[in-house]
This record gives sequence, structure tokens and C-alpha cells, in this order.
Amino acid sequence: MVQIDITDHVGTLTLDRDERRNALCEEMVHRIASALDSFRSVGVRCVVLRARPGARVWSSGHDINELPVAGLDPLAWRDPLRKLIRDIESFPAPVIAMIEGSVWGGACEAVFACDLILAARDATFAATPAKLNVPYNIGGLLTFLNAATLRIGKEMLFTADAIPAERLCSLGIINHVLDTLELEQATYAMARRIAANAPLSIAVMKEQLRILAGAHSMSPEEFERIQGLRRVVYNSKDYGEGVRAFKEKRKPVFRGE
Ligand code: YXS
Repeated sequence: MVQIDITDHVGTLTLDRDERRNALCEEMVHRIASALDSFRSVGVRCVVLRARPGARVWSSGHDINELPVAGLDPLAWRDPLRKLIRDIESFPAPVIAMIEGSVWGGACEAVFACDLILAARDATFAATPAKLNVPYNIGGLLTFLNAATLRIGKEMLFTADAIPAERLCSLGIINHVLDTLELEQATYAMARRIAANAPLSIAVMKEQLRILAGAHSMSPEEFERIQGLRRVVYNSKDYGEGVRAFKEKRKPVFRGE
């Protein structure tokens, strides 16, 4: 499910579950975490997170078959996608997302949680909770808010459109868009430049930026109100319909109940 390589202080983590379009199942997230632990143990100074060369789908997001149906929070703290985001954000060196193909759902958030994004010109990004009636969680929405402007974040989340990488790059959400043939060389050149700099300084700046990006106040009452609103959504008939429609390979019919 995951291939790893370490060369000159640069660790490469390749998603390798194409038969499920690199859906981020619990087992895959566990293997990513193990790979990051091994990178940390040998002092890797920059990570490249990628799919196999030529991938049409970088990742199709959360494994829908693992989304709970019976009225449980689909994005609770222990959910694999939530763990993956925390693992990326807390890794003590920059993680560069190198994107070929299409990125869907929670994989968009995982890419946005990376420190840098370099994408092929024809890559696309589709945030899909509105396609499945998933009530995204507050921490996840903060990842989108930190990566994009509020307006672009709303467009992505409300339309679920597949947004071209070039548009996101023009908006400063993606660092660089390159021709596919140049992408890998440019990504590793940047990774090596980062790896040649001072790792302690970079690690502590990354951690400070993580804390600053998450520094938002919310009253306990507001948090509880939001959680109650989210519970209405994942307890709704529409929630089961979203997941069922995917499994039955048909368009969902949402009734707002
Ligand atoms: O039919 P089989 O058994 O061969 O399986 C198919 C797909 O069902 C499976 N697969 C997935 N299984 C679980 N979770 C997924 N996310 C997922 N995506 C795909 O992989 C096999 C091959 O897929 P297929 O035939 O559709 O491939 P394709 O090349 O024709 O189309 C690729 C995609 C990515 C356009 C298509 O697979 C697709 O639309 N996948 C779902 C994308 C999506 O809606 N992702 C959101 C997941 S939910 C999530 O991330 C968050 C909770 S949220 O939604 O809140 O953001």
C-alpha cells in the first residue's frame, strides 16, 4: 500500500493502492505513520509524499467503505484521516506533496496539510463532503481555511468541483505547477535544497507555524453547539444515502432530511 525510499536525507513515501485509487484506508494510514516514524528515526530532513509515476488518481480520499453509517461521527479524533493530518503536521521536517492526477475528498485536506505542494499542470482537487453529506469537522475545515481563502474554501466545499491545479496555483494555494516531465526533478531539487539547510531551525519554525495556524479561540458552548449540528447531519437519512449511492455507483438523491 505504501512504498518508501530514503536518499540523501530525503524520504519518499509513495501511495501504492491503485486498485482502490489510493483510498486512505486505516491500514494505509497506519503504514504511512510507520514510514514517517522510520524517517524520523534516521533524521530525514524532507519528505516527498506522492503517488506512483503516471498516476491518474493521486488519492480518492477517505476509504468510503470505512465511513461509519450508523450515526457515528465519520471524522472523529481517532478516524484514520484525522490521524494522517496530525502525522503530517507534526512531522519535524517539511512534507512536500507531489501531485499527479486527481485528488479527492479527505486527500485534498491531507495535501493541504502538507508544507509545500508541487503539482502537474493537469492535476485537479475536489473537496467532496457535500457529495456524501459528510459534516466535515472543525479541525479539518481549519486546514482548508489555512490553505485557501475563505471564499475559495467555500467554493471547493460547497460545489465539490474538481478545481484545476493551475487555478489553485494562481491563488497561492499551490506552490508550483509544472509539466509532468519536470515535476519530479523540480520537487526533488527543492527537497534537496531544504535538506541542505539547518534541520533544527526548520523543524522549530514548522512547529511554530503549526501552533500559530491552529491558534483560534472557540467557547466550549460554541464547540458543543457545532458538534450537535454535525450530529444532526451524520444521523440524517441523507448521510446514509451519500454512502449507499457511492457503493451502488449511482448519483445520490438528497432530500435535506
Ligand atoms: O468497483 P470496485 O470494487 O472495483 O472499486 C472501485 C471503487 O469503488 C474504489 N474506490 C474507492 N473505494 C473506497 N473509497 C474510495 N474513496 C474509493 N474511490 C474508489 O476503487 C475501485 C476503482 O474505482 P473506479 O472504478 O471508480 O475508478 P475510476 O478511475 O473510474 O474513478 C476514479 C475516481 C476517483 C473518480 C472514483 O473512484 C471516485 O469518484 N472515487 C470516490 C471519490 C470520492 O468521492 N472521495 C471522497 C471519499 S470521502 C472523504 O474523503 C471524506 C470523508 S469527505 O467526503 O468528507 O471529503
